Amino acid sequence: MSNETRETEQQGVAGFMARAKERAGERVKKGANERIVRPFEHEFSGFMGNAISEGRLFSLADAVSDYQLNDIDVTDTTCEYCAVGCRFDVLSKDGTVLGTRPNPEKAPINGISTCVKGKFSHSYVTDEDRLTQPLVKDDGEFREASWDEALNRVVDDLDGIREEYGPDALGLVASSKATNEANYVMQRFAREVIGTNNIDNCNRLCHAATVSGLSSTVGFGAASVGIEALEETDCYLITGSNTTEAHPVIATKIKQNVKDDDADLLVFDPREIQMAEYADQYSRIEPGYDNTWINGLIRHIITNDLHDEAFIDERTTGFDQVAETVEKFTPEFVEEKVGVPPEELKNAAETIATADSCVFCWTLGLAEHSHGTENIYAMANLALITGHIGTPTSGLSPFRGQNNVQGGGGDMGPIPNNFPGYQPVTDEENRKKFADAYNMDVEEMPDKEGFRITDMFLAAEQDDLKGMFIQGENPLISEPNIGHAREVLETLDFLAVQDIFLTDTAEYADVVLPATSSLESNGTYTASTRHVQLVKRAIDPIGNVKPDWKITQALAKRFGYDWEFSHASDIMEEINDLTPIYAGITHERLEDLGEEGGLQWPVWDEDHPGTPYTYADQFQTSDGLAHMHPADTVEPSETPDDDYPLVMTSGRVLYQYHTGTMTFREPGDVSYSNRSFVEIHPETAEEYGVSNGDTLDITSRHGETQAMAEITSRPSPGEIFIPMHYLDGGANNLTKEKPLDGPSRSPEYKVTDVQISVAGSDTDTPASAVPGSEEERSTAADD
Ligand SMILES: Nc1nc2c(c(=O)[nH]1)N[C@H]1C(S)=C(S)[C@@H](COP(=O)(O)OP(=O)(O)OC[C@H]3O[C@@H](n4cnc5c(=O)[nH]c(N)nc54)[C@H](O)[C@@H]3O)O[C@H]1N2
Ligand SMILES: Nc1nc2c(c(=O)[nH]1)N[C@H]1C(S)=C(S)[C@@H](COP(=O)(O)OP(=O)(O)OC[C@H]3O[C@@H](n4cnc5c(=O)[nH]c(N)nc54)[C@H](O)[C@@H]3O)O[C@H]1N2
Ligand code: SF4
Ligand SMILES: [Mo]
Repeated sequence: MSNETRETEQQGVAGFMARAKERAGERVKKGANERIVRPFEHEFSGFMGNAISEGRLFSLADAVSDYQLNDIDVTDTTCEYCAVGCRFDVLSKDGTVLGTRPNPEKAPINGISTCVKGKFSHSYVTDEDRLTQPLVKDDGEFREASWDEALNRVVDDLDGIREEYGPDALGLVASSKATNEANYVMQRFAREVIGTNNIDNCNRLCHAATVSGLSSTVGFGAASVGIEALEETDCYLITGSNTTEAHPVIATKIKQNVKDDDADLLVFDPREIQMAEYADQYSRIEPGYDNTWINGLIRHIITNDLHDEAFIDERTTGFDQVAETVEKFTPEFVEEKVGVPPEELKNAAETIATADSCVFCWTLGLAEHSHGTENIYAMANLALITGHIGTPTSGLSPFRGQNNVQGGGGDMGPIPNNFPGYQPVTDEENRKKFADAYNMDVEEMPDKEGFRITDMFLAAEQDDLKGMFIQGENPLISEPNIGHAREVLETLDFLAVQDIFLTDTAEYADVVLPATSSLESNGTYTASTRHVQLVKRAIDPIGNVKPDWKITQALAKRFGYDWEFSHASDIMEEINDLTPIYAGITHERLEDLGEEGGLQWPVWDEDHPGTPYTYADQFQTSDGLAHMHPADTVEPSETPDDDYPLVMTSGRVLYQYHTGTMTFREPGDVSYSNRSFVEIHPETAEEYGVSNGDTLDITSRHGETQAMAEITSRPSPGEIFIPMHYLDGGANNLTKEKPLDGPSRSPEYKVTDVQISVAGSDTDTPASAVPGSEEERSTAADD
């Protein structure tokens, strides 16, 4: 087959499947057992045939056909990529992952579906680059070290800084990739062992505005509805969520409900993402002006008496102030600022207000702004004034990000303001409760809120933070402004990184500790829908790696603290005692659930069945009422001018995951998107003389980079999109570390003003050959 034919044949999902199959085949044949077991193959073919559309029929049977059925290990676990919370069986043999297959018996959220990452992107686990032994740096060079030496060095250096500058000169970062149990012990380590509330995680770069906005209006910083609502509601408002690429399994459920049951779908997004194709109405918006158009919807609803007065009177406070605030958000004002024509605003407002049920869905397009919390207030106000909250099919549904950011990034308390279960650290009763449990004097329990991760980076610049211990996060690429992040990492007196790979961040570390990956770990993750689900070890840990919680426990021991956890389930028992919303969630109970799968918190005791939707009777506030807050900021922190005339927004592509430590090692994923690109509208391209495939210089007020042009009408003229995944050419070369959103301290990743110019031409590159191009991605997401 010529290379050219091969290239063409391997476009789209079919190509992805072919490559994955080829790879799995090769992998399995290494040391394969020659016996072919027919019954197993049939079981598989039948299952796959029923469950998965033809284009997806990747024959796992091929991958396992060299083995006896009873030679293969089958382990049910939860996906390690995103917070949808898909569960599947992992098939493995002698420490090699052969593949995964959905197991609807144990998968309450995804049933028979997974996306390409859950299905294929696990070969990183046994990649030759995996960290297998601790590393310490001497004279600028890493060398392998024993666990003893590496742990002692971490303890000595953290202790040295603490002695000299106090505990608040240290910053700890917990990992939302790691289990609930690992995150629980990490917060305990910060508070009990180090004596600081300077602990945070990637939620700050993500949905922190959602959490702060929802906590102060409705109570829980989490989705109010579960998967049933997403399957059955009559109406969706989706904004700032590229659902088909970032939450593909949820997207499929929404598309099905729209297609089969005629649910209304309203999409507001600056880019004409694939979800727009399925929408009854797609409205293109200017990035950075979300509370403006949402206030416009609220105004139209109130002015036309379409609001739910009974609900507002009985269950909320703050309506009059909201009604007054939205007065200025007239249809004309909204059109001028955001570009939504009055008839679209009217139609959307009336569709939402008159629907029997409605789910309000959003992701980072709403949250990652300098007034992100206000955007969330506006969204919550819209749900509250229409009374679309507190029923099985109506409510608020932010789609969370990392596999365990809901649980590990919030519920477990590795955050500067709350103990596990959102119990504020500033409350003396809470401090006493945790101090008693940890056998501490209450005076020793730190009582002031600590630094958020974004503030840790700003504090380090001011020399107020001297050392960091980072678990499972790669801030060099993911924090706003790579230039700033690099400077901070370079100037720290001490940095320890605990990861599964030697990341770009780890390169700056003094000590690197190798952790088990998800497929080598036991514990739980909590999905976006508040489902707590089991994670199980599918293969033995490679090399000399250790589970995250065991590493933290070993460090605590060297500081003189004897924690006696011998399994992740012991940690969950302690969580049960101290965290009311997790009081009834035990590993045993999760194991026994069978078809029901996970438990949705709050689960107040062992007999409580879990909570599929919240706020049926009351909100989680002191008086049980929802507290509406007005949201009247209009402008983002920067607006275009002659020097920086275009607006860049940033985000993700289907095949890549964040900083790429896992997906860049998956040949199938890389063959789709192996370098950064700039989506640019044809009119803008013409204005700047840009051809497809040209290398562009892109400059912002904060940095500069180069990436390849992809001409597409996805963004509007005047806007460009750059993915966040790449160090070279990625969006964070251009973003800024401040200002931050007031209440949540999140960065404004979604709005950066830029100018562009052509640096070099490669006009022979056809659009569809541009890695990660719109054409390729939409074919794939379609399937
Ligand atoms: N394939 C893949 N999936 C992932 C991830 C990944 O890295 N790769 N990461 C996971 C994580 S941690 C997260 S948080 C989620 C993120 O999931 P998403 O938030 O859906 O992902 P983004 O690509 O950041 O897209 C945000 C959307 O916001 C739009 N947008 C940009 N600016 C604005 C604005 O000002 N207003 C509004 N309303 N919209 C705007 C963009 O056009 C885009 O459609 O994805 C999760 N899933
Ligand atoms: N411009 C721009 N920037 C953004 C965003 C954006 O939309 N635009 N989105 C932001 C968002 S929403 C997020 S969530 C962040 C994500 O930013 P990060 O969290 O920094 O990104 P990841 O690449 O997911 O990093 C996770 C790290 O954990 C490691 N890891 C995986 N499994 C384990 C494990 O079990 N244990 C340990 N110890 N380590 C593990 C991985 O190798 C990887 O290095 O990026 C943010 N940055
Ligand atoms: S949708 Fe998310 S949880 Fe489900 S398989 Fe894909 S990455 Fe995994
Ligand atoms: Mo995220």
